Amino acid sequence: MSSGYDSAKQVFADWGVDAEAAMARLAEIPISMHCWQGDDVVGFEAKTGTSGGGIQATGNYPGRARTPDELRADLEFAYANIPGSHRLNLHAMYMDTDEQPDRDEIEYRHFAPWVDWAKGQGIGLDFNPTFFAHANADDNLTLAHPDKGIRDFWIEHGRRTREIAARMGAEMGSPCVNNIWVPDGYKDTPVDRMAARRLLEASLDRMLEDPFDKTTLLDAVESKLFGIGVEACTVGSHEFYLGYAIRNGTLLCLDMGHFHPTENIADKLSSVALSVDELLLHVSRPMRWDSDHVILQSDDILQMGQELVFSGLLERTHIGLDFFDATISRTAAWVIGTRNMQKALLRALLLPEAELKAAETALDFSKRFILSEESKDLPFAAVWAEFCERHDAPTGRALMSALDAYKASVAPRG
Ligand code: RNT
Ligand code: ZN
Repeated sequence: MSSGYDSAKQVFADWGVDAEAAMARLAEIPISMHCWQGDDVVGFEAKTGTSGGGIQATGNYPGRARTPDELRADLEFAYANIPGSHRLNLHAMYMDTDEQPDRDEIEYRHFAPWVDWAKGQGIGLDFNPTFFAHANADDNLTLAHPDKGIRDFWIEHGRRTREIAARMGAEMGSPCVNNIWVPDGYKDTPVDRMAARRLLEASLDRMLEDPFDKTTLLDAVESKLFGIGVEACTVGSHEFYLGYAIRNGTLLCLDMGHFHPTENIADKLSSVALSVDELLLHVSRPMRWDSDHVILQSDDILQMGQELVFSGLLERTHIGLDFFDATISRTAAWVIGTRNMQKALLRALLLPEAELKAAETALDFSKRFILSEESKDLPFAAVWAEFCERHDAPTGRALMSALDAYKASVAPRG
């Protein structure tokens, strides 16, 4: 234990905050790290369509993982530099097989190597159907496509991902969140939004009709405001999925890049949590649009952490990340981004929550203001450093050296 931590612990105690309890709570919060930051959302299948869907990684920084083995090596490095036990969020396009099954042919065995690896690493698994980067998605319509054959293709894909995810959850002894995001939308103003939304609902209903035990599989649905190429209308809007999740008992996924740029996503949690049991977050950083920048210790992320803690929502929120930047070291993006999410949670856990809430209840907004601002100077960094040390993860210069050395080691991949 460092003397820096000793004195920080005392400072927090003087504010009525137990730093040990905060660290113990943080250690129990798994972050589901997304596999797609490691290879610029390319995946490991023989591609039949454009990347599409309005999502795009830009940049050509050397070191992109080209194979499952390379991606796993990069992930192992990343997890070793992130304190605590976490999860991997895998997309169906990341199958590990020589068979080249199409999306409507995938089976558990095509993903079994990931499960073996995750077991060995002590990492939980989450999953996603992939409704983009395929010839059947080139119209930016999948589950809401007017062609029944195309809808059926994607329904079959979705059904298979649920079976695979449930098996993963059973193997891992921890429910696998299977998150559904479809790119469906229109570049220009549609004239029959109702038809598209009815098709999407009917397709989802079929995809989700088989019941699974919640101890193995948790279905989630993710809305979006717009994307490149789907500027005018997204079929699966926030209102569409909020209603769908409430009616069908699925998780609702809130991606921080999928709302109007002036909306505060943290503000939505407490409202949504009154109507849906469990939430999934895609913590991301939109810059002017759904740009998926790596998350910083920005106000948005800090507010998200505080809202999760202060609203008591950690128990029923699954925290996933969703960013991808190909202009910087991909492993550094994972490590720094994931740690930033943890830092936001730790800061919230170290705030004088009871005192702040009491001030608000007493309508003492001056006190709430003073406490909020003064607490920004509390020695959070010393507690974070202690947390990292206890979990064998480096900080500061040592972290920078580790990230630098790894980035250099993968640069020859091109
Ligand atoms: C796209 C959604 C979706 C994807 C991933 C790859 O706008 O945010 O979550 O980023 O599924
Ligand atoms: Zn997302």
